[in-house]
This record gives sequence, C-alpha cells and structure tokens, in this order.
Amino acid sequence: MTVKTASTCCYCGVGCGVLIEHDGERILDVQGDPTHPANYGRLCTKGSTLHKTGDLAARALYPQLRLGKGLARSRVDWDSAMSHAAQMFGQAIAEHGPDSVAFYISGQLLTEDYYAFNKLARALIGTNNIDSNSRLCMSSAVVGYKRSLGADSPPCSYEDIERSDCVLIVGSNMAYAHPVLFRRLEQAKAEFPDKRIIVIDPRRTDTCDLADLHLQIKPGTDVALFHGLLHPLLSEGLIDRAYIEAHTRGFSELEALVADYPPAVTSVLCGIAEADLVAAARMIGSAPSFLSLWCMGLNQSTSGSAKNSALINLHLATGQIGKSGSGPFSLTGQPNAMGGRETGSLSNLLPGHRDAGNAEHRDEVADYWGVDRLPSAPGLSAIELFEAVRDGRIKALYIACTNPAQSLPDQTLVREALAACPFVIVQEAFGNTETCQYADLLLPAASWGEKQGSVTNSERRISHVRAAIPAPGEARGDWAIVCDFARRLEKQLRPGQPSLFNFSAPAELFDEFIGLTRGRDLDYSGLDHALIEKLGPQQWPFPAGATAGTRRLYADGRFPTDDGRARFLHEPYVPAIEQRDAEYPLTLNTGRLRDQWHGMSRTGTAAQLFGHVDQAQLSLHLDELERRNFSNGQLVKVTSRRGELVLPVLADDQLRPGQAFIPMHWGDRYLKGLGVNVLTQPAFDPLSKQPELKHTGIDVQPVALDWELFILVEGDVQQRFDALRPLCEAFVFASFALTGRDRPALLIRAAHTVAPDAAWMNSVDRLLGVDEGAVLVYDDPAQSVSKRIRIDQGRITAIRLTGEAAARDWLRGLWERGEVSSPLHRWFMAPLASPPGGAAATDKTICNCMNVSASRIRACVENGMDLQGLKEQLGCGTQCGSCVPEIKRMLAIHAVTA
Ligand SMILES: Nc1nc2c(c(=O)[nH]1)N[C@H]1C(S)=C(S)[C@@H](COP(=O)(O)OP(=O)(O)OC[C@H]3O[C@@H](n4cnc5c(=O)[nH]c(N)nc54)[C@H](O)[C@@H]3O)O[C@H]1N2
Ligand SMILES: Nc1nc2c(c(=O)[nH]1)N[C@H]1C(S)=C(S)[C@@H](COP(=O)(O)OP(=O)(O)OC[C@H]3O[C@@H](n4cnc5c(=O)[nH]c(N)nc54)[C@H](O)[C@@H]3O)O[C@H]1N2
Ligand code: SF4
Ligand SMILES: [Mo]
Repeated sequence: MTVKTASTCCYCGVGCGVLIEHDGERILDVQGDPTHPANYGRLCTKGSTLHKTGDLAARALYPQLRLGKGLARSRVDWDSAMSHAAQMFGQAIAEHGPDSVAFYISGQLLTEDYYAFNKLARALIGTNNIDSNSRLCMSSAVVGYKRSLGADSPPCSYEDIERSDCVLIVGSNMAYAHPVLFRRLEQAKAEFPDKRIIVIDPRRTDTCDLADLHLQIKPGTDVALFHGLLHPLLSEGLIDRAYIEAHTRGFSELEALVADYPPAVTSVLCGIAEADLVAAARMIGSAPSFLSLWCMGLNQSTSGSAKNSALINLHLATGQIGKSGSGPFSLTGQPNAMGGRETGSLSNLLPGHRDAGNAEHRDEVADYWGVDRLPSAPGLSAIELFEAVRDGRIKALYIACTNPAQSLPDQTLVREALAACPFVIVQEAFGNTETCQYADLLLPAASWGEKQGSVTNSERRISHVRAAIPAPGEARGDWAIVCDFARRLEKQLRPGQPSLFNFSAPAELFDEFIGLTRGRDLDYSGLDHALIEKLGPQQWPFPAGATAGTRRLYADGRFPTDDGRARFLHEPYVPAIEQRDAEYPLTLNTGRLRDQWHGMSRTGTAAQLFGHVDQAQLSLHLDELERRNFSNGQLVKVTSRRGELVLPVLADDQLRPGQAFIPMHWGDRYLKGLGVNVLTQPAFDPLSKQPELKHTGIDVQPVALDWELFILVEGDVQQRFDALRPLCEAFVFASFALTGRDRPALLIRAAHTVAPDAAWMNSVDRLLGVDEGAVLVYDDPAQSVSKRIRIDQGRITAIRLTGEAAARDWLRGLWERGEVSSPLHRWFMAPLASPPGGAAATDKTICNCMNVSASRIRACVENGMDLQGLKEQLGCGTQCGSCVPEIKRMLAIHAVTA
C-alpha cells in the first residue's frame, strides 16, 4: 500500500511543498503539494525527480573511524564513535582551550539541528567558532538588511513578486536557481503584460527571457549602477521626498555621493548604454510599485555589503517598501538559509537575530540557557576558520551537511587545512563527497524523506519537513547526533550538572528555540510544531496569541533601528579585486546549472539530471575562441593565481568577450583537478566576510593530450564510479557523469599525454566487464586504437574506446536506443573510420520531464513550428516549465537565422 507524506523540498530557498509517495520503506514518487503557499503544486526539474536520487550505494550508512592519519577508516558502532568524538574534543578543549575547536555547518540543516549545534558551541563549549556555508551565500544580505533597515528581515512575500508593477532582478538567475518562483513571475507577466521586468547580469541568462530590459553590466559594477540609477531618479523628480523625510536618515550624504555618478560616467563604468540606464531609472521611478530580487551576483562579492545597501537605497528613496508589490527581496539559496540566521548560526550572530559581539545579547541568551556567560571572543568566519585550521590553531573540526572540499574558494588552501587538522568529524548523508575523504570520523546522517523538523523559506515562511521512511543503515537525524555528542561532552565539561541537551524530539528543540525569538523582530514564539501542522506553513513574525502569520513588514514606515528610521548608506563603488590584466586577461564567473545542486552528492545520483548538461565546460564568447584558435569542445588549461584546471571550452553567446563562466557543481569527484574552486579567490567583503566567488582573473591555454579515453557502462553506477575514479587520478583530464534515464550508465571522458600501460587497461576492462564474454574487440596498436563493446541480449551495455573519438556520440545514441545494427559491425572493424552517418552532433535533453532533446526541438522549429506546436507535438515545456525559456531562445535564434 502506498501513502503520501507532505514535506518540503530539500533544495532551494523557494521552499516548495512536496507530497512524498512511499510504501513505508521506499520513496516511490514525488508530487507538488497543491496546498503549499510557496508552489501551489508546482515543482521544478530537481524537486520532481527527488525520488530518483539518493542511490543507497552512494549513502553513508555506518559510522566509520580512522585510527591514525594515512590509515583507512573502518566501521564502528555509534557508541564507540560518539565516545571517541567527545573524548577528542574534550582533550583539545582541556589542552588548548575552547577556541581550539570549531564547527562548520550548513543552511541545509533544519532549524532544530541548527539550534542544537549553536547551543553546543556557545553554551557548552564556550566558543563562537561556529560558522556555516551561509557565509558563502547569505551573509552580505544579512549585513545589508541590518545596516539599512535595522534587522535581518526580508520584508516581502512571494505574492508581492506577482503584484509588482516593476521587478528588478539583479545578480540572480532565478530561471535556474529559483524556478518555481520564476514560473509564478512568468505567469504574472503573461496576465499583466504591462508589468516591467529589468534584469541586471553580466550574462544573458535564461532569466533574461522575461526581461523588458537587460543591463549586461561589467561584473562587479553594481554599486556604481545603483548610484547611477539614483542620479536620473533625483534629477527627474522621481523620488519620494515625503517618505525620505518621515522614515529615513542619511539622504543628503547619499545625494552628495550620487552627484559623482551621472549617466555618462556610470554607463562607462558599467559598460552599458546610457539610454538603457536612464530607461531603467524611469521604469523604476514611474512604477506604482517596485520590487527587487537579488541573489549571489550581489552577495558573493568583496563589495557584497555595499551592493546590498546601495540597492536598498533605491527602495528607501522611492518609498517602495512596506506596501503591496514593493520592497527589497533577497532570494535565499538553501532550503534553510533563513533558519540559520534565525538560530544565530554565523560566528558573529546569536539566536533570535542577536549579535555575539553585543554583551547585552550574550547575557540574555546565557540567562535563557542557564549558563554563567557566553563567550565574548569573536568567532572565525568560514575563510578565516579554514586558515586557522591550516595554521594549526584548530585541533578538532566538526563539519556537518556541507562539502567544503568542493565549495570553498581556494581549494589548495582548504585541502591543506583538512589534511593538517588533527581530528575531523564529517556528518554526511552521502559517503563519497570530497570532504568525506578527510574525515577521521564519518557520521552517517539521515537525509530528506527520512528526517523531521522545520525550515524557513525566502518569504519568512516556516514549513514542516517530515519523515516518510526510516533512514537507511544506521543513519540518524542531525539533531540526535549533536545532542548525543553534547551529552557525552557535558560529562567532561559540566560534570554533575543537569544536562542542557535533554531533548528527545525535534519539537522540543523548536519549543526551546522560539523562546529566544520572543520580543525580537522575528518573534515566532506563538508557533509550535502542532500549530504548523494545524494551520499549515506560517510566515514570521507570529508572536504568542497571533492567529496568522505576517505577510509584509514595515507597512507603518517604522524600522527596527534605535530611532525607528531606516538608513541610507553612502559608499562609493570599489572595483572588484583581480581586474583583467595582461597575464590573466579573462574574468571568470561561476554559478548554477538548471538541473544540478551544488557538489552533486544528491542530484549526481539521478542519471536523468545529467541530460541537460553532462560535463563541466569553460564558456567563452566566440570571439575569444577565435582569437585563440580554439575549436568547440577542445580541452584547454585554465589558470588563475591559485591553481589550474583542464576542461573543454565552449562558445557561449550568453557571455560578452572578456568574460568566462564555469558551473560551480564539478568538484574533484566529478572532474579531476579539485574542481572550479581551485581557481577562485578567498578575498572577502570586509563586513560580511563573504568571499568573492563570482570574479577571478584567469588565463586559458591549449593543452596537447594525445591519448583519449571514452567509457560508457550500464549498471551498478555508484560502485563502478567508486572503483574507476581512483584509476583516473593520474590523468591530466578526467570527467565523470551519469547518463540515460531508465538504464543509468556511468560516462567517463579522460585524456592524457601518453597511454597508460597494459596492466592499467586490463584492470579497467575487468571493471567494465569487457574483458570476456560477448564483447566486440578491435586493437590496432600501430594507430593506438582500441575498442571494446559489450553486447548483452542484443543491446550495447558497455563501450570502451581509446584513440577513437569520432564515433562516441553515434555509439552513445545506439546504446540509448538499444540498437545493434549491421553498420556497427562494419564500422567496428575499420580503424578510425567515420561512423555511419557522420559524427552526430552532441545532443542534450532540453525538456527533462518529457525527455525531449535539442535535436528534436530544432528539427520542428526548422519546420516552422511555434511554442504551442512544440508543446502539443513533443510535450516539451508542459510539465515543470523549466525548459520554456531555453525553447524560446531556440525559437528566437531560428527566427534570426531564417
Ligand atoms: N539549480 C540550482 N538551483 C539552486 C542551487 C543549485 O545549486 N542549483 N543552489 C541554491 C543556492 S544555495 C543559491 S545561493 C542560489 C543562487 O542563485 P543565483 O544567485 O541566482 O545563482 P548563480 O548562478 O550563483 O548566480 C546568479 C547570477 O549572478 C550573476 N553575476 C555574476 N557576477 C555578477 C555581478 O557582478 N553583478 C551581477 N548583477 N550579477 C552577477 C551570474 O552571471 C549569475 O547569472 O541558488 C539556489 N538554487
Ligand atoms: N565557485 C563557486 N563556489 C560556490 C558558489 C558559487 O556560486 N560559485 N556558491 C556557494 C554557495 S551560495 C553555497 S550555498 C555553497 C554550497 O556548498 P555546500 O554546502 O558544500 O553544498 P552541498 O553540495 O549542497 O553540500 C551539502 C552536503 O550535505 C549533505 N547532506 C544532504 N542532506 C544532509 C542531511 O540531512 N544531513 C547531513 N549531515 N548532510 C546532508 C550532502 O550530501 C552534501 O554533501 O557553495 C558555495 N560555493
Ligand atoms: S523551486 Fe525546485 S528546487 Fe526549489 S524548492 Fe521548489 S521544487 Fe525544490
Ligand atoms: Mo547558497
């Protein structure tokens, strides 16, 4: 019998409600929850494929302990694992003090998990060394809201996006990163075509598909642009003097600064047309309501805090905040980025939107917890924390629900730190991440569908996360692991005293936590798990006695500052570090793909999600390829001041000359060479300490790799991946992906200067099962060509080619279609023969829901079909809708060429 359990999607900050269909043991399907106010039933490609992810072969199932550096880990029971962990932390604290240990946690933890970690670090151990991957994500927005408005509270609701007359999307590719919200915006624009949409992004992304105006600024110039927009707003009388007078402070200083940014100057600084700048200002200034949405293009910057406040200035100057369809609305990345901020999970914060640097706040929290005091020494932020680990200042590090050996900038430094740290705990749902390699103690965590608690989405809405099935193996909920660890450590640090961690369910942690929100701007002390169950997801503030949540903040123009007024910040534009120069002539930008999530530990287990993009690529403008004589798909070496990476290059008309882009998802597991963050810089914003992940000076050179390898093998993909990945370590280039839908296969592309020896080839062939049985074999040592194709029951099930590149896509097509044709046999015996019908162009799956490829869409478009026809004929774009912007782009390109 199957049942449905309502829960929340574990990916992005939109926070969609999902219905998990299961039989009590396995998750069978996922649908959008029609009653959830974030998505009303919609899901994107990632949400709707959740049931296809999480291959057990990739999961961490049992605690594993390494008894000495260099040794392999072995399985231990939970009791030994936890006592060892507590003993190691206890020893470091006894010998080197509380600041010799640190916690690096995650916006993908639930509020209850987050709260337990915080209480452990601050109340029990007495250190502020607890930071989260939100440092890489939201910390500039936190500073922005606090400095400009007085508290870290996004004032808007999703419905404001739909209602707004003018939406400014800046540094956000919401078509990929917040797809369901983008669908809502799309629908609103279709219903109200007069609604104006402006996109500010150095790339022409799919999000631009909806834009009336795209300002393709030079990277990092947003502060100049925001000041520059204010210039015509001022000169054309489009600001709201009465609002400024009544509710703000500091406008005259800003006015003086803005005089330095007239349109003629700003347009040059930002690399855009003066007329476009003025047009954008007029759209903003004349709209009855104006709302802005932003994400990593603003936050991940050495001027991230200044960018946030300069944008909020536009809202204060026009009085566009606190009313329907208006306001500065920061999109949150992770499912519980907000919960982390609420529970105080950055080193400088405390629970309930308090500050660790504020003595009064510390006393309030210490009293609440019943401890003498909280630590006053400032804690380390992510980048500083890993520097301290490398320097030996941190003796024991506890990492949970994040993969820093993939996602932090300057991977060389991060790897040195992790290798040098005397004791590293990694609490993970998946056992094969880059960071797991460094775990002295690996603790298996329950994950989505198996754990329970709450998360807060971008619009301050608290939703339930529910367990549908038991966790696999011996995995446990994060909160339970933390409380177990804390209770053991208490025996050393607070012997004989009552436990601070007597929690037996997430609801108890929630109940204790909300007491710390009482009387604060985010007050949700009126909620509990049972009430959320009864009323459905609720927006904070929700104080005691409330019967409903709060849709919009600051309607009365009063702000949570000491005088109730919002602040204009007046900071000049400062160019990003690592501007283009002769040595590093390109600016590298990094970001998201539509169908992958971060380091791909989960999405990388669903072969279908590689259909859209199946390898890391360096995108450049066609001019840059031509200038360097590169062909599409050629392997190149990318170099920055910190490291290098080899990967294929691709012409991309979304970029301007001088700009480059690599998706953030490929770490060392999927792409040999430590991933994209071996290149990026650790420089960070002085206030938010958020690193600059969007701006790196790089150079690109050709590489000559004469020996090439191509593998496609069906079945046992995770096991084969784990076995084959180390064998490719010696190569200059190696890229891994899954492919297929119903019959997942592992896909490997590799290249090297010379061929490996015969023993290497034999062991690979054994792993692939092409060493015996029904296998087509061809070897021509003179030409360095070698081919193996396994055929089972009339179908190809494994392909291994070296020295032969032309037929890869054609063979992959045969495999996909389950065909073994006579042309295959003829081609097979001919060295270097062209495949029948020529080398097929690489195809990609545009519509993942309905499995519609680019070539099929292109063929129909060339026959004159329009969007409606494509939907009816092929079904593409009729399910989640994520592919519609790309299909429209294909239609537009065809219209131009025709
Ligand atoms: N599919 C998918 N969705 C996700 C995620 C995922 O991994 N995959 N992750 C989630 C998380 S944690 C986050 S934080 C969000 C991130 O969501 P987004 O921030 O929307 O995604 P990114 O692709 O990182 O970057 C957004 C855009 O910023 C632009 N940009 C770069 N530099 C600048 C600049 O100087 N100025 C401006 N104005 N723009 C610039 C980039 O070109 C890019 O298009 O996505 C969330 N959603
Ligand atoms: N170059 C570049 N780098 C970036 C970015 C960028 O734009 N460009 N963006 C940055 C941003 S915004 C972010 S948010 C970070 C994200 O970086 P990470 O936090 O490293 O990203 P994830 O891969 O999502 O890591 C989460 C880990 O938690 C594990 N996990 C999943 N569920 C659970 C659970 O319930 N419990 C536990 N204990 N573990 C679980 C997953 O398997 C996964 O390995 O990357 C940052 N890095
Ligand atoms: S938009 Fe997609 S990834 Fe984000 S919460 Fe909704 S279904 Fe999940
Ligand atoms: Mo993020």
